[in-house]
Amino acid sequence: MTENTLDITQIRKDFPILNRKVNGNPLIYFDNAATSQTPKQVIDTIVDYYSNYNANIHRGVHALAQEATEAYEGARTKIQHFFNAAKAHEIIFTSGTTHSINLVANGFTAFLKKGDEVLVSAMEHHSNIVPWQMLCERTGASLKVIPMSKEGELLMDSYRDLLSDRTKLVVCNHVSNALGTINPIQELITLAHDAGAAVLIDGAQSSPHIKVDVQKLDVDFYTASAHKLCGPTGIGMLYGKSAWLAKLPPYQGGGEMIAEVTFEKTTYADLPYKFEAGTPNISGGIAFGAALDYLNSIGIEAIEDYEHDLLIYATKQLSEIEGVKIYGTSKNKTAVISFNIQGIHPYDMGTLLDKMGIAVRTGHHCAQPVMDYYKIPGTIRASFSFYNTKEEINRFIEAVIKAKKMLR
Ligand code: 7TS
Repeated sequence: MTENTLDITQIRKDFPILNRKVNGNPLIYFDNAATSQTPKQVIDTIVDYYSNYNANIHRGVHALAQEATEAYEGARTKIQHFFNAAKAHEIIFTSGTTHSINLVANGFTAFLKKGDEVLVSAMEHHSNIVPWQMLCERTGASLKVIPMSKEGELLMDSYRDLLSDRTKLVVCNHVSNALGTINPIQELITLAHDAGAAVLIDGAQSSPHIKVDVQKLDVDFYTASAHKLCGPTGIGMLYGKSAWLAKLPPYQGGGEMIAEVTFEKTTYADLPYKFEAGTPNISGGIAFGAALDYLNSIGIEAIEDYEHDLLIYATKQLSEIEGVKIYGTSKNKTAVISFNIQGIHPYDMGTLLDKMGIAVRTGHHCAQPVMDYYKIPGTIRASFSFYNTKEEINRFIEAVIKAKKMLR
């Protein structure tokens, strides 16, 4: 598919930040895997909330409280539909993927014991490693790693060998933030279920770029962060199958998550409120819904095709630069390119690109085990979104060549 399938000129007008200059140059924002930019439709939603119906939710009879509650719960339904969950109460508002994973890891303390195993992939973000390590420390269970190949693909035969009746939980990202690999999670989930294990999929990097259907996947838990989906920071979601969420104990105690409180005993609220203690990020939740409306108006499949085109275009050009090594060469990738240039520290390249107005991320990308696997301190990571263009990629390639000359 070509660039013309989306009206990029029109789309770019929705993002005020894309007009700004950085160090005297027009901004080229290629750090979308860290956070996406925000369209004015989402910004307007936040302004509208605070200008017109700012109120606490679920607890007021007055008009503002009712309007805010309706908008917040409406957003939950939008999230439900975006991920094709069966029920709105299977969507728990969290502060983001990190919170979602910690919520589940904490809940599993009640279910694990010494001798049980949690399988985690070799290409996880620290958010999908550390909470499970903490869970294993609390319960005496062991953490086992599903290895990957040099191309950045999971070794599914090793995964099959690791699965046993000791496996209670399998956790994996849908897309790796450090490599861009789209993991074969449908197969991973089916195999885990055959072994009697539950599955949590970290969808932080997949949800903005590829269609996700939690019912079709038959996944037990799925996570997302609004700030990577054109929404605001500090809000995200956990999808959980009703049966699992009913079994899982609450994560935090407080207002809103209770049915009845006495000093002797407290009973908990029904789903989803059992997991939503305290006043939530109300404007954030509503804006998350607006962000999904925005993405739907463009179409996730169209986004996927367009970004794939950018990935192929940039990968080809970058590979032609002498000394470039790309990490993560799976055929199944989202538009993330992690690379290094022989003899150049990623940080130095990142700094020079910034001087030319180009935002990329450098470092270990909160995935140190991936960097250790390749025996490198970090990479330069360019990650694209549907509002990026081939012209921007051309400028990026020119800038990389120029910076390389300056640094060698
Ligand atoms: N999981 C993956 C796969 C991620 O990429 C990230 C954030 C997280 C979890 C954590 O998400 P949060 O919203 O709770 O922070 N990834 C990145 C990144 O690649 N660069 O900055 C943040």
